[in-house]
Amino acid sequence: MQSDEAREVGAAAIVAGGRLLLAQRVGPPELAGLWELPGGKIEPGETPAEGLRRELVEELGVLTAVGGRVGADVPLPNGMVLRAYRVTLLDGEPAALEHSAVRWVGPAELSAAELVPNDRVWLPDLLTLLRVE
Ligand code: DCM
Repeated sequence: MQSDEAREVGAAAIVAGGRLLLAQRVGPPELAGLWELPGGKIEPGETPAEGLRRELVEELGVLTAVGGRVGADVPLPNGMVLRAYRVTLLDGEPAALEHSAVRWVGPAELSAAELVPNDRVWLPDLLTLLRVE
């Protein structure tokens, strides 16, 4: 059994048509209403790609392909590490199954979005991703 310290939270940078998908958190209270890259905890026995694909089925109802890393590792206070990955949609339209809303943003909207604090460090990387798309 893996310890919490070794565990990863995967987050998806889903880009399509020059826009990035953001999802609005329902909780905890300090994060409710803020926007994030969808994702979640990778479970023991899963690769990060497998875990992220599973989370995106649960949270958005979509099938995806997980690509390379985006941005830096973000250490979480609980000892876990948050990592973003480039993700491509294979099937389905993202729906807010576990968020209060989802929306596609271009560079200007992304820069103005109220992101969760952990995800804000990726802003330059995400803007680069949109520009090269
Ligand atoms: N988290 C984050 N940014 C994301 C996804 C998750 O900061 N894009 C954080 C919030 C929680 C932890 O990771 O501290 C686990 O996420 P969740 O609560 O969604 O399972």
